[in-house]
Amino acid sequence: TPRPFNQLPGDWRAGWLNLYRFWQEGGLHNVHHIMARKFQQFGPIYREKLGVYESVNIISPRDAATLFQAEGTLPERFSVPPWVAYRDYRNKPYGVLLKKGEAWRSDRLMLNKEVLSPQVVEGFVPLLSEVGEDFVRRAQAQVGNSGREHWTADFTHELFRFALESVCHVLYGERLGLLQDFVDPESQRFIDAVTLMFHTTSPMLYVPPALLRHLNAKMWRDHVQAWDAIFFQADKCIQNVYRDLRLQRKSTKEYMGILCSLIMQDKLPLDDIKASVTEMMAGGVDTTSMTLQWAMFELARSPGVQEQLRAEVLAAKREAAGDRVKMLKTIRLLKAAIKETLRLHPVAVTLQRYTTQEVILQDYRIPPKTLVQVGLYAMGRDPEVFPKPEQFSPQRWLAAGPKHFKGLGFGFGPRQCLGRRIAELEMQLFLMQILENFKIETMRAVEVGTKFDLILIPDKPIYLTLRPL
Ligand code: HEM
Ligand code: 2DC
Repeated sequence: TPRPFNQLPGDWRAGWLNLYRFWQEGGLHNVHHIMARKFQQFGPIYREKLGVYESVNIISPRDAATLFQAEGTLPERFSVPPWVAYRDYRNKPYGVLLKKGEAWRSDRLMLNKEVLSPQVVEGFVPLLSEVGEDFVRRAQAQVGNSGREHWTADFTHELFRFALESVCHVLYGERLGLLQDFVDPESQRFIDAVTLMFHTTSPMLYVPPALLRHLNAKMWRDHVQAWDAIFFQADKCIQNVYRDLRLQRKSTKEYMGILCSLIMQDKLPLDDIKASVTEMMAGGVDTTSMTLQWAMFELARSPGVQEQLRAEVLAAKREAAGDRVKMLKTIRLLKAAIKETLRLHPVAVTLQRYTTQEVILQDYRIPPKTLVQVGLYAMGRDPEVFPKPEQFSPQRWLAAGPKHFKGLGFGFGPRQCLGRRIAELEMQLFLMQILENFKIETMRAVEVGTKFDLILIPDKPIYLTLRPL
């Protein structure tokens, strides 16, 4: 018979003491390392309490499967407290990211149709390839300006701009012009605000935000400022589209973007549309850009893999006569390379769900309403799950064998990443276009680690070289 909940290994009795220890050992930026260590110490399941938040942590794909298969129709993840606190403080409506229950479901179903469904997604291809082409053009100009035969730089900010330009093109059907030499300072402010928002979230993750609010701590004030800037800028973009639509400045022939479609459908209140569109605009900056940066870094370090991918892309291009939609159907290895990048460098350190019924994990009875976290970073580097985990090998995703609940970079089920298809397309098209035009190189000697800043990011700048083929 399964063992009782109370026998789970782990430190779950003294929440505040644990939080203090966690703080002391630099846990703030090392959540992922600490988790990996705890799995080594306690085995594949452990219970933990940090501050007021208690969770059960799992690492195996089988347990993840058990958890997600029992999640029901209204799955709930850990609701990041400072994000909720900001909206309550400013009286802003929640979007799908923070909504719960039926309110979440009805919004989410409407949004799925315009953001995730295969028919609509195909329409994103020309919008996203246009942005990719501009990036390539810009890179070629940079090579020209450098007076050398290459462009070497820390691409973080270039990729932030690329990512915001991309997500705005599909959301609003309009270009911001972020890949030009002159960048609108307002857009740059938005990018900086998203980074600051993530950065100020992590220290407040385990402290009840009401506490910080009453202390009026600098961290909370910066956090509020960051969200204010995000909402202000998103609102301007949304108002623009709304006005153009009313004045019938938009031609109804071509695809006009997600926001327009949602407004014209008229099935969601404008405030709810705005809330979720704002979340998508903010969610579309650091996520894809960091993943692309890691992908290029891994490809630079594995020239053999890079050549294989290039061969695949060039063959696909020849066969499809340059038709990107067709190309996307044949580039299996490139898609696997993105999965492989997210295995080693997931954006989210964990996936979380509140159980709604009793589940049995590793032979322990987990009661309803328990927060269970899948240690995504730890799973991706567990040799029991991925043999030779340190090797960047896209091929492992194409080889025979079970992949069940192993590729979870975007989460799972009805609550998975809403931006998944946008993100995947954007990254596939970008990498295709880069591989067609440049060799990606990096200085071999430099090891880059991972830092937790709410999302996982490189712990030092990554210098990459693009060299025209
Ligand atoms: C949720 C990852 C890009 C918007 C999530 C979740 C993960 C994730 C792991 C939680 C899923 C779950 O609990 O099962 C990623 C990764 C990205 C990415 C790895 C890129 C590499 C984006 C983009 C957007 C976006 C581009 C916006 C267009 C969202 C939203 C949610 C979400 C709104 C909450 C959905 C809900 O609660 O219903 N993402 N994301 N993400 N993501 Fe992404
Ligand atoms: C952070 O312990 C660590 O995609 C916490 O695009 C658990 C946790 C809960 C929710 C996760 C968050 C972590 C990391 C960032 C995620 C978020 C859900 C969505 C969000 C994964 C793992 C993200 C980056 C969204 C952000 C949209 C936002 C800017 C409006």
